[in-house]
Amino acid sequence: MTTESQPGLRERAAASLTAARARTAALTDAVTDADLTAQHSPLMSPLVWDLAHIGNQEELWLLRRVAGRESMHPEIDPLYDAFEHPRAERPKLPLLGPAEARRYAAEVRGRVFDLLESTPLEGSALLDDGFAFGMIAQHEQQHDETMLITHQLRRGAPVLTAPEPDAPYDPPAAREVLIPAGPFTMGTSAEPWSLDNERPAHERETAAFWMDTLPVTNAAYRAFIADGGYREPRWWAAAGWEQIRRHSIGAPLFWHREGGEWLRRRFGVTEPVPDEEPVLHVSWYEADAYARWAGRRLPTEAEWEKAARFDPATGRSTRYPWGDADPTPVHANLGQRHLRPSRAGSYPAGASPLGVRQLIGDVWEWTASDFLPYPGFRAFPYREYSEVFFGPEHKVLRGGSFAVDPVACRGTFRNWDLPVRRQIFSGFRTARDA
Ligand code: AVJ
Ligand code: FE
Repeated sequence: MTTESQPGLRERAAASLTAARARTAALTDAVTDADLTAQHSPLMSPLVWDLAHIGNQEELWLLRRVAGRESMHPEIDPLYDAFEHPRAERPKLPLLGPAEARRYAAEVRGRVFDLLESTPLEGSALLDDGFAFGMIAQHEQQHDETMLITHQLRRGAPVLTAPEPDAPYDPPAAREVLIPAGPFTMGTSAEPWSLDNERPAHERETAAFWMDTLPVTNAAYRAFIADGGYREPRWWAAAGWEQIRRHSIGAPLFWHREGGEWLRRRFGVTEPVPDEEPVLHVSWYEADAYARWAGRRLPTEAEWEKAARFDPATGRSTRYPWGDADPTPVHANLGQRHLRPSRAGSYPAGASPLGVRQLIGDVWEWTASDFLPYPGFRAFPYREYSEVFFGPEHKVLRGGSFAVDPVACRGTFRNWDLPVRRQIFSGFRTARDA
């Protein structure tokens, strides 16, 4: 598509960048400079690293690669290359301080807005449809989710607030939904800001299967704990069993037991674990063990996407479960509007054509699948976004969490992580063969 045929593309790119920066500012202005430079967990970067890395990636892709400019500060570029320094080592680097990092990111953004005014949004793969601008808005939002994870790991008094979920609530009658056998279109070749691993669209076949209508709740997960699920090796993959033994894991991350009651810490507040909320902060191994205990299994990635996008009336795959329209607050819990998932049974308007609910937003959903390229995959614009992570060591998560912005969330969007990870906003639902 040409720029002329897409009125508002420039405005959409600008608005997406601005929304991302407002969220970055809120997450980084909420804490002291000491909290910005501290490492709250060896799993995470100091927040001030994310802040300057956001600016540095924006400079790299928009000012250097698109506009052909020289590096603004060549000496700092290696500090913010995620592949040069693992997260655990980042606090020891001579990083920009909070004020310098803010100034740098703001200076890059000013130049990017000048560029966005003048550059044609066509003529190269990076420019077509404003892709590079959309990619950078998604990159910043992904780091905003990462920074929200750091906030969750941070000890101390709460600094973030958000209204409680107020979504329409209408629990479905059926526990599970039958997804028919047959082919469907997986992935996309049309979505203009889709990332390389979502492409291209291709046909996939699945057998018939039953999919949970809703994500697994805390109440259901507690039944697994109460039944001795964490003490029963037969439910666990070998490496998962080893992890829970070695680290004495007996519940989701951030849960603890007090006087016979399960409590959890959430952004600095300790509260009873809410029964009806989707379970959060579980590893792939925990999800997999629960599913086996329940006599079920995790859905494959293809099954998840078919349940989310396949419309049997048309044979088409839609952009989102509810259709092709962009998400609104009646469809899904996205964008950090709330600091928690909504109750399972919320968002009836977000149901897929087959009737599966809450696939988008609330919690990332672990799937059974390894993170692998689709047939015809081409790394774009850099191998280090997806390609270097393909293989059996990473498992795919789908659907996005309450902490994912709509710009970085679609029925085709793929996330991935190591199966031991549980600080992420991860939950799951289960499936079974029909
Ligand atoms: C897609 C969330 C796994 O955070 O490691 C950010 C996104 N890539 N900067 C990550 C990403 C480069 C990525 N995940
Ligand atoms: Fe990054």
